[in-house]
Amino acid sequence: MTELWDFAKAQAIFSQTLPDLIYQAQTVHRVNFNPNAVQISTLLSIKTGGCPENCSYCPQSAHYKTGLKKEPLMKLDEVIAAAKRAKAAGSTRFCLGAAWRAPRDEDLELVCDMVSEVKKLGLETCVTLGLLKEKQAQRLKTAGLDFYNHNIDTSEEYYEKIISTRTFSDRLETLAYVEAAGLEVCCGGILGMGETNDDRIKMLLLLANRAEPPRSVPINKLIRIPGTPLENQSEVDPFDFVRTIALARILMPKAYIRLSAGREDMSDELQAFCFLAGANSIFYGEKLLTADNPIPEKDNLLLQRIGLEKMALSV
Ligand code: SAM
Ligand code: DTB
Ligand code: SF4
Repeated sequence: MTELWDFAKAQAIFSQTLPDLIYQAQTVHRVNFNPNAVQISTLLSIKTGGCPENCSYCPQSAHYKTGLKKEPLMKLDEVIAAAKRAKAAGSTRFCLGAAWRAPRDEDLELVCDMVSEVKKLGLETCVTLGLLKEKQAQRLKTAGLDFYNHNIDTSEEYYEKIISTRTFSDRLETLAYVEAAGLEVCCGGILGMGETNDDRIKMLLLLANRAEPPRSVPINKLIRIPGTPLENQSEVDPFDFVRTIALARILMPKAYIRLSAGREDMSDELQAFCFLAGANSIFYGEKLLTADNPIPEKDNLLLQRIGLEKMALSV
């Protein structure tokens, strides 16, 4: 049985001295993973912009003028070509993202074809398509999907300040369908939206205390997108960012903690610090979904300088 955590305990872990916290996180990390290896995923936006949801951070919401060009659902051959490029560059997981509130059944069929083809290339597959119905989660499983990404983004209390077009419980319902269908859950959040450290701790507690904690936990640093309500948010304190990564590692020892969006404006030193705190996965390739990510050459150099190798498949 996995350990159940309470808020006081998690807060005490988070508030230790940084050396003690990093030591604890490293100790947990080393029992469960090779500390010198990172998992490498590549993202592709298969349907871009025009999303009916009003997530305050998102460049793809139709509610905000972010200057993003809308793109319809990509064609299968373009997706396969992009997956082949990602594999050749050393990625082991290919993640497809669509700016939908929820996929229509006919669109889901097209995504299932993409998943099956990507899987045939020997890559792990992940998609993030918004809210799902129970049957849709099952359908994705039969298509060969490994992971479904669906973030809770922040604490339950803070959630309604960020998004009002859906509820936190809508999100949890989709996670339950994904789990019941036998898919791996990829679920995390964003730091730097004006939330407190307590919100960050509560977000991680909710994930860690699930009957089956997610095996993949993306921690995004807000990319402040001009035109969105969060464009002028103040920068998250880098040590609080590292503390959150370390707490995620300690609360979810077996999860891949994914240093996700926002690396483009992190120093090499801060990224290295995050790896020391237990992060062991990155998005690789010059684009995330719509925003910039470090170019592969830069990441290769960073990994080489700090002695991290790219991991083989994880599932
Ligand atoms: N529409 C689907 C959904 O919301 O689940 C999938 C795509 S959505 C872009 C996937 C995740 O990207 C969000 O849950 C959020 O955590 C992250 N994200 C979006 N915009 C971001 C930003 N500006 N900075 C950091 N993370 C962001
Ligand atoms: C996640 O937590 N981060 C990724 C992935 N899941 C789909 C997406 C980050 C998006 C950053 C903004 C953009 O590229 O549009
Ligand atoms: Fe739409 Fe997802 Fe962006 Fe929210 S985060 S606006 S649901 S694409």
